[in-house]
Amino acid sequence: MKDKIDNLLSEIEKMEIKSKEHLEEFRLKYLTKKGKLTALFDDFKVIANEERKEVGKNLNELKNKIQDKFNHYKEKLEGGEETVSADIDLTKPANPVAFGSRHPISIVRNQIVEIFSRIGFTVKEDREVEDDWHNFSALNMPEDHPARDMQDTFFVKMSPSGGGEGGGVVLRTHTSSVQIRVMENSKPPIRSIFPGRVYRKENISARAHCFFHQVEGLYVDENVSFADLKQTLLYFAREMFGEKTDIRLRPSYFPFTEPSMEVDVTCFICGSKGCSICKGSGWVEILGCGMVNPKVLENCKIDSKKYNGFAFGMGIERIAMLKYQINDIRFFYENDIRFLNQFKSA
Ligand code: 2NM
Repeated sequence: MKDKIDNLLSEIEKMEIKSKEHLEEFRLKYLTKKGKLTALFDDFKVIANEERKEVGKNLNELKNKIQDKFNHYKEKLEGGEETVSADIDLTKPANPVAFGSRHPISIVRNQIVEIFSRIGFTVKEDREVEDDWHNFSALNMPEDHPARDMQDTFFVKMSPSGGGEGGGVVLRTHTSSVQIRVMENSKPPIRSIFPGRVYRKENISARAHCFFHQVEGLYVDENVSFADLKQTLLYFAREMFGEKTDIRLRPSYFPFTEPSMEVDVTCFICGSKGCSICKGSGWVEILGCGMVNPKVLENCKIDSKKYNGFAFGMGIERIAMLKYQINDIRFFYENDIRFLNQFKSA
């Protein structure tokens, strides 16, 4: 009996009444002497005594619901509405929208771009599949130059007519190739940064991946000094890691800059007291830089007697790993929602 009442109740609730014809159908089906409700009341007459109270209550509730629904639609339809549109409860809260989050690589890239754009650097992007000239030769890395071994390269197999592997088409190993294109195609002053994905033939581990992201920077003009480079990087370091940050430059080697340096910042995790991030030294390496090698300028048809410049490059993953204390580069590429959700408000 209880089931029958429940079934009829849900049938009533589902029943759509959109017109006077529907309403009459509803009345005939549920409210007449031969209707389903009357049938239930007939069943009720023969019910066991101990159930009468409970079932009687349910039955009366059902009867009221049917009558209410009928009255509600009767009023609407007789009030001049020819048809009734679906009942929409405008006071109900909307379905919640699940917002995504920015990827940590994008967060850090945007932050770097923002810091440099405040001092006049524009953003330049270009292709990821490059020719040998823009990725290597123009950067003072001729074919037999040992520096080409410094980064193992992915070569792109071309169609038979375009030459096979080694035909000089590569996945760019740095965004410096974009800098070459910009220097070839514009006149100094040039002041730009170059964010983008780069590829290296590395075995994948916690510290290395076969692709990652870089931001490089370039400033070419008359009388660009080493002091300009140092001050630009100090400004960047303080904006990125806090105003108490200091930098130090260590001599290094890149074929495209002379002199070349690697840049450390004071450890922003431990305040240079010594921790696992800085391995007790108080310093962490964040980028490479140098004064653009005059040969590179000449390769791009820029007069190296009139103009000079500085350049720098950093890995976005490295900066993000330091900033968020992420100990495995692979987290960036797995898209594990538990990882990504941690950057919700960032
Ligand atoms: C680095 C470090 C030092 C660099 C130099 C140039 C160019 F095109 F001007 F020669 N592009 N990028 C450069 C210099 C990049 O990345 C670690």
